[in-house]
Amino acid sequence: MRIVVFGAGSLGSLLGGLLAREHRVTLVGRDPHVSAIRENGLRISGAIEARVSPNATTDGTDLAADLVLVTVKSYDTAEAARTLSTGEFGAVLSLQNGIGNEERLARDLDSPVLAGTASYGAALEKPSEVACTGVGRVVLGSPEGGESALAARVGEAVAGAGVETAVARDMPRRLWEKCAVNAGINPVTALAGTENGAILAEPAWPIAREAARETARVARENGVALSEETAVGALRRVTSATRENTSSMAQDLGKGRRTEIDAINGAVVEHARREVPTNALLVGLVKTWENSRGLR
Ligand code: KPL
Repeated sequence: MRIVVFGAGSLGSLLGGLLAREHRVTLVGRDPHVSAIRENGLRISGAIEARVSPNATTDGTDLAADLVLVTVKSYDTAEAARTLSTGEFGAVLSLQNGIGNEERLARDLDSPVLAGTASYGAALEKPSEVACTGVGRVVLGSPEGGESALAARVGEAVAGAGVETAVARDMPRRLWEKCAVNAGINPVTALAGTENGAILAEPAWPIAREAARETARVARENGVALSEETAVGALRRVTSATRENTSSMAQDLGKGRRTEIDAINGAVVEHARREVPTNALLVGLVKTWENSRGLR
């Protein structure tokens, strides 16, 4: 299968590298990473060891493939959709944080769009070298939920490259559950400057828990059956499993970069029918930081 990975950051490079063991992969990313991959190939280290030679390019226009994996930051989804609309793809799979990425991609693209989550841990060590910091799973399916023959075919191709994969019929619930986890962990760890595990203790836990509870309520207001117990349970489980990790938002703040607050807590505020004070406060604080750095 020909696969394009649009967004060769840490997760995109890891998944692209794993898929390249079986498929013809093109990574779309930035220099110096792209030039280094062209020169040396891509090295995967850590929990999985591999050396592969995918194609790599900084120009994502006019590409053609059976499948494109979108792994860019959520605030780059609109631009990714515009660029990808110049190419031809059999299917598009969003593996991004937050709510609304699939809808945004579908607006500009003719190809069918699938939703997915990826729980592999990845870190770009240096150009052309990515570490697998935890073997996770890719879960994918129709963004509306239900059976999807396309999702089954894509799942088979991804699994065929040795990537842990599951095809799910309840992607809307899974996306909102992941959003609840990210809404609790990401802004709290970013603003406090801590690893994920710090939020399991007072005084951070009640803040993170309330952000997850509000997210579950908003999911239900939007027709998605996600209980507060399930959301808080997932928050506790993922936080414990990733206690040593620095969340993506904490990394963004640490590096002075824009965050995905709009697609995570911002999406909770946007979809809410009633007040969501904890999410609104977290959005306000993170955006204040972004504004002060001229990142918006
Ligand atoms: O997805 C994550 C992120 O950092 O964005 C979690 C699950 C919080 C792991 O760090």
